[in-house]
Amino acid sequence: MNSISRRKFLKITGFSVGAVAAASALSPIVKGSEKINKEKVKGIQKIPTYCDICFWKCGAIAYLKDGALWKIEGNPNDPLSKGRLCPRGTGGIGAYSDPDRLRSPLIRTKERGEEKWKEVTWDEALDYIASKMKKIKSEYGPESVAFFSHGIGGNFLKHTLKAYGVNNISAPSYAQCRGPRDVGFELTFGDGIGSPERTDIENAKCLVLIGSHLGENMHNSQAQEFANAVERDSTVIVVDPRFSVAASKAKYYLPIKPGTDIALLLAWMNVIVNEKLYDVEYVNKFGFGFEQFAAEISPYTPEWAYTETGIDVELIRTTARVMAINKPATLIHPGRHVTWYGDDAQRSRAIALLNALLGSWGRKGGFFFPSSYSIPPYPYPEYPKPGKDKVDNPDNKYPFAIEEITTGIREATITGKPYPIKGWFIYATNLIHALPNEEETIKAIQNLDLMVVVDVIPSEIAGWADVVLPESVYLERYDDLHASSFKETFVGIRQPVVESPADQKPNWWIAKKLADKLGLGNYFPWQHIEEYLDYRLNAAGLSLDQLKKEGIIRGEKPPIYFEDGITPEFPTPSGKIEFYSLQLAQAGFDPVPKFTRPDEPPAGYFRLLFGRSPVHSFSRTQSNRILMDMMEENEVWVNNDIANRYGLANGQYIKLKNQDGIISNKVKVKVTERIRTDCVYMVHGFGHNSKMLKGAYGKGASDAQLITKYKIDPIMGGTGMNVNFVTFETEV
Ligand SMILES: Nc1nc2c(c(=O)[nH]1)N[C@H]1C(S)=C(S)[C@@H](COP(=O)(O)OP(=O)(O)OC[C@H]3O[C@@H](n4cnc5c(=O)[nH]c(N)nc54)[C@H](O)[C@@H]3O)O[C@H]1N2
Ligand SMILES: Nc1nc2c(c(=O)[nH]1)N[C@H]1C(S)=C(S)[C@@H](COP(=O)(O)OP(=O)(O)OC[C@H]3O[C@@H](n4cnc5c(=O)[nH]c(N)nc54)[C@H](O)[C@@H]3O)O[C@H]1N2
Ligand code: SF4
Ligand SMILES: [Mo]
Repeated sequence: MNSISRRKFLKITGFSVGAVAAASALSPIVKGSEKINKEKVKGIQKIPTYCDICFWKCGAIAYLKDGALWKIEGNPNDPLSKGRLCPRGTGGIGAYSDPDRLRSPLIRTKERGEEKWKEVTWDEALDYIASKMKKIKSEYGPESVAFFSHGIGGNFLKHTLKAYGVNNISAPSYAQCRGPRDVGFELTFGDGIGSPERTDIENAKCLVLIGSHLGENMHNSQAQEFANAVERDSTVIVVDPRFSVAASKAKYYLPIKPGTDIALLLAWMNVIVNEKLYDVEYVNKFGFGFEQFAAEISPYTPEWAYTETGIDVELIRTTARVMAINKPATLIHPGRHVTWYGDDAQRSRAIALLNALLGSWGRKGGFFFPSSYSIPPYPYPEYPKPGKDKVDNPDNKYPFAIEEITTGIREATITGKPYPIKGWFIYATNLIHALPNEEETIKAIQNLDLMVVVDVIPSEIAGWADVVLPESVYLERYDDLHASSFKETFVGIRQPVVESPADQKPNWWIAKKLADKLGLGNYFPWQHIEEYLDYRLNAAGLSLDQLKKEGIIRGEKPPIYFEDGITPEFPTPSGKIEFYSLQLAQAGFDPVPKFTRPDEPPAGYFRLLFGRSPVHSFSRTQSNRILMDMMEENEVWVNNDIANRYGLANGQYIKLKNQDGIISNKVKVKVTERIRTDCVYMVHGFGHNSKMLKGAYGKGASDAQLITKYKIDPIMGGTGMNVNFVTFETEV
């Protein structure tokens, strides 16, 4: 990457170039790194792999200097990273050198949650797990073990558990993240958004961000495309109660009252329909139920929306017209973390409908049609048929759920209904920070006969486990092949760059060994993962050797827009874009989204909002010393006027107390005009209280701890979490 584009890219992140350059210039790291490359190759070695500091899976190249891990950069041949990692990816080598890493398998010796352990061998740990699992199977059936996992690293364990008979498998990335969006779009277009998102930010002439805080949310390809769009003078419209980094790049900033986005969306659509600014040809050709839709939205004028949202009437009209002028290259970004207020599938549907009016689905600068490299699966024996239905959504309570609901499994674990859940197997997901209402999570855990956590550091969830299995970090292991759906087809490999420093093992090894112990060895006909990878690559006409050398092999660039030859197909019941949804009406929901007013904070309380830092991922990177160096603790953003009223000074430590009396760790105040007076904001993932996380312990406050209340989306089971209120405690 040349230095200009690097600077431009980093500017978008809101972090200075200096801070990141310092990390990438890090020379040979960590004590003990001499051990790793036994041959100690002199000079520079480059080993391609893909990043795992988040699940975006950017193609990367790791560098060794005289056999020791030196730095990691983007792989220029990767369509996702285009040769540049985000600041977190660049700091990824800190995951390898983290002094707080788990080093050997642990078995609990005291009460759950006390974090008292004995170190055991892998055989002891896996024998213990296998015997408990066999017992659960004979007493309750294999369906009584649930698997929680996040990211590609869970694939092999999922295989072992499915072979054992597990059917309750879930990740917080659905019901605590993108679920409502995928459901809202599927109800409208018959198809979801996917990951990486099918958003053509790069070519959008007008980009509308509703909450999506690109630039702080650093999903690499999106952040790069956003930087390019800004550079090209694409018109950016940002709707956020907080003046985000994205807002600072916007032509129009709408400081909306939290929880009122549906009102704004209805008013925008009202203007576009009333003034006949929509893509008439597109809507006539592909739309279903447009007349009923138009009638439903007719009362929702900008004047009406102003009273709900606080957004100026003329600003609503002007931005609606700007969107229409740029159609169909107007992208109203669908967001990703959209579990906000419990009406999220309807808000996402409103976003889908606004896009539909502007004709952006399937068009350049809107939503493209992605494709992926076709790699045949490994021919494993068939899994046993589950004897019971899944527990997460009994009687189809949430009729439009399209993935399993974590909090539904938690509920079943607490109540024992529809049947008891007795084992939790957890891979790479920190449920204490990721699920709302920690108390319920702990209550569920207390009902278990077995809880296993596979992690790389002693996270909070690991602290509650019976058995903790230490995984090798991504730089030390192979993983499954990466072939995401995107603008072009490609396949990427993760391969070991360095050896694990202690007794950590890769997930594939753990999965295979556990299968052996469970008497399921026949599900792993291969001895080493290389055989598995080689088999699949050969079946796709590729070679492992070539992929190991290049890191990424690119395939075709098929057409991705209607105008290039994609046939417009909408796999909804009507076969069209459903402006009016009979499916929703039949299930007792509004066929066209309606606005419900959010609850007001009690006097003296403020709505708690949260988001991302460009240099951290969720709750997983706070102990990475390189990233910690860039941001060690979070702050709570408080509006100037409110700070004055409560006598809060910038930089002062306070605690937050929520509506249920839960009090946070101490956290620094950031006094700012960049947030409304009715809410406060913090970065998610801080406030660790696992004592073994020595570096991150007690630094900053945890949003998750304060999220005791949540509102379930009746359409799809997502948990709206922006419904908690906090006040300030100045005694710390
Ligand atoms: N650096 C970094 N990047 C990440 C991640 C990470 O951990 N670190 N995580 C990734 C993942 S999994 C996800 S899902 C995404 C999440 O990133 P996004 O999808 O962008 O998440 P949001 O919750 O939309 O973003 C929070 C923003 O919404 C605003 N907001 C809060 N309430 C409202 C409201 O009522 N209305 C409006 N209009 N705005 C509101 C907040 O002020 C904040 O700016 O980020 C991804 N990218
Ligand atoms: N309060 C609150 N809750 C949220 C969110 C929020 O912003 N606020 N965001 C929501 C969103 S958008 C999402 S996607 C989810 C994400 O929530 P999670 O799925 O829990 O994601 P992480 O916090 O990244 O948790 C990852 C866990 O994996 C571990 N880990 C890291 N690398 C490895 C590895 O190589 N191997 C193994 N075995 N483990 C590893 C980490 O140490 C950590 O314990 O949370 C959701 N929940
Ligand atoms: S977006 Fe950043 S952290 Fe995530 S995979 Fe890419 S480089 Fe790594
Ligand atoms: Mo997410």
